[in-house]
Amino acid sequence: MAKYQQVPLQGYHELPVEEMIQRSQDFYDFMRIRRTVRDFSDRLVPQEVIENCIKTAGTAPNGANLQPWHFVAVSDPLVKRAIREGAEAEEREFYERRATPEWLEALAPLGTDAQKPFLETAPYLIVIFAQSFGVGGEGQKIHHYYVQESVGIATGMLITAVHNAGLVSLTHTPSPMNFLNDILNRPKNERPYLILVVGYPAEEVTVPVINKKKLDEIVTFV
Ligand code: IYR
Repeated sequence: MAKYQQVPLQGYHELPVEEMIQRSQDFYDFMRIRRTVRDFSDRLVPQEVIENCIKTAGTAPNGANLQPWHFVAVSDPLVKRAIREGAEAEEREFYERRATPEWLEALAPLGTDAQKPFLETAPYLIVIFAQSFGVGGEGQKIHHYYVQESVGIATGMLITAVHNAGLVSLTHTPSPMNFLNDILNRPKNERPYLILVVGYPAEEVTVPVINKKKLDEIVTFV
């Protein structure tokens, strides 16, 4: 394959060190207030905001720039209901049979159960699909590289973009999620990665008091 044409790096401006420090601190202060919520308002969100957040996710670094992802933004109440029904069926299996006692114990402090009303209440469910392989113009398979890493990075950027837009999200992973291919009519080369539930928080929403690990617990400088 021919090499990409090269252009000068556009839009990059080196920052004075003081400003770099300030901005990195400010961004941390902004990101640390992000919380996952489990109760959503049914207030509508402009589609343009969702589009901008997904465009942001689509800028993620990824394997060989093959961009092995597809996002389905669901706002149709009937489709949301079908997703809720599919997810709750899997979750009932999970909570009643599949989950190990150890897993249930780890979840107990969160108080989650098989009921997922937020899948109908929230204005948008962004279902993220990972393309295990691509399909070329003549139906031929295109190998994708670092699919999990690429989609994980894009998802992190999506969560950040949603937070930046003043909305809240919930990363939801009913397992297995194959039912999403049927409901959303997605091809076999795409595997559901997670559902990002997006909207405004419900009034008077509460979140658990949790701690994040301290810097010296998560980093080693050598
Ligand atoms: N998917 C289930 C269980 C669950 C698992 C983990 I790990 C969580 O952090 C939260 C929930 C559910 O959504 O209830």
